[in-house]
Amino acid sequence: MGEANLVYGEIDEVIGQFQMEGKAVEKKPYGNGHINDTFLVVCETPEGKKKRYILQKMNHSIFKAPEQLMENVVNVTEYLRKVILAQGGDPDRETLNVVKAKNDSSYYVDQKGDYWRMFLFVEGTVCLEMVESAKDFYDSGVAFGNFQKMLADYPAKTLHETIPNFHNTPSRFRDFQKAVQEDKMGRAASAQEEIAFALARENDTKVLTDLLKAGELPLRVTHNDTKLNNILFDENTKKAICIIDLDTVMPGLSHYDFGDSIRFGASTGAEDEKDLSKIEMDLALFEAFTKGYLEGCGGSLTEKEIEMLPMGAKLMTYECGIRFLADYLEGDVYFKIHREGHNLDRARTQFKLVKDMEDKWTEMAAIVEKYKNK
Ligand code: ADP
Ligand code: GN1
Ligand code: MG
Repeated sequence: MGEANLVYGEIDEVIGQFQMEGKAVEKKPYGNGHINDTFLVVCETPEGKKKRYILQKMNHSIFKAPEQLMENVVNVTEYLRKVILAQGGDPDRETLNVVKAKNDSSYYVDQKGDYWRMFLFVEGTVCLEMVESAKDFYDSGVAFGNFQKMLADYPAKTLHETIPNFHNTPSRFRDFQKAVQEDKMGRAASAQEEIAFALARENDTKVLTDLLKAGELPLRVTHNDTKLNNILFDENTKKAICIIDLDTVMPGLSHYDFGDSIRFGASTGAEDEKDLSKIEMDLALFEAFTKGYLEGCGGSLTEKEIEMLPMGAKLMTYECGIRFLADYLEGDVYFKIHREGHNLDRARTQFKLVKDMEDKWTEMAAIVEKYKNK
């Protein structure tokens, strides 16, 4: 996908379908997402003004109903615009803004049936692939907590479920078991240790979903994909200003957002690091994010929700690990890969983090306790 499949003629045809200012003078693949094909498009007006846009080919095989997905994105971003304006913020930079197609639709379907969409490029920002300082991670915690708070009154029932059972860990576990049993590519033998690690933790998978069913945890509007490269930081102030990648905004548990951030951002190494001795869950980073997230949520989480946050971190990391491992066993059909064994490498880092969290459980619980009333 992405660069390898990029046919510039095809892109030109698509670019012309959106309501951009000026004429496209430059386009190139952009960013490090695992799901959509993302391009930067630079336009120039007759007066010589440059204007940048993000163009994305949506992943139609993962997102089965792109029309519904875009309805979510338009409604959520319009809602956020109003909240940001009411708070005196800058809605062109603090939320994604959809650039409509010439027929006023929020997406364009090309002749091959591929779905495309465009956003304003959020200027003056940087996207981080790894935490550079505890302060950045604290800021991202405040931003994700705030995101939660800004959408607290959003009518959750009106959101489409863009990927059913996205963070339903027991359902992910069943998918994983099936991938192991089928062993379509004959790869299971090369991942025995990882498979055993995952299977041994089956009992953990239902902890959060059982509490939800029992009414002990509330359903909220959540982002569900809160990794660090889904947030843009102001390049000067280094403040986290804009949350992007809204494809999976759906009803969910606060643990999904908290946990996925920790999974990616509190790791001392990259998600696909091959040298596992470099991978740990850094407690100082865990503390920075916990402090920021709880401050950002501004007292809106229940006591039980807060108590279960470490479990959110562990389960989101575990779940991502079994998703990577299942994809490795199924032949890398979901996550984009850039080398052989890429998904297995990714699964290994996740399981190393899970093990490290198990070893640091008491400390994690104490940190959450320390900030619970802040
Ligand atoms: P994926 O679902 O594939 O992760 P994203 O929507 O997260 O796709 O976009 C991929 C990357 O493109 C992001 O990590 C970010 O670097 C960049 N990006 C996306 N939208 C914008 C935007 N509006 N302004 C600036 N950069 C963006
Ligand atoms: C994908 O879209 P992106 O790259 O931000 C995935 C997440 C995983 C993540 C792992 C829709 O996120 O669920 O946690 O990769 N998104 C989807 O890096 O499956
Ligand atoms: Mg992304």
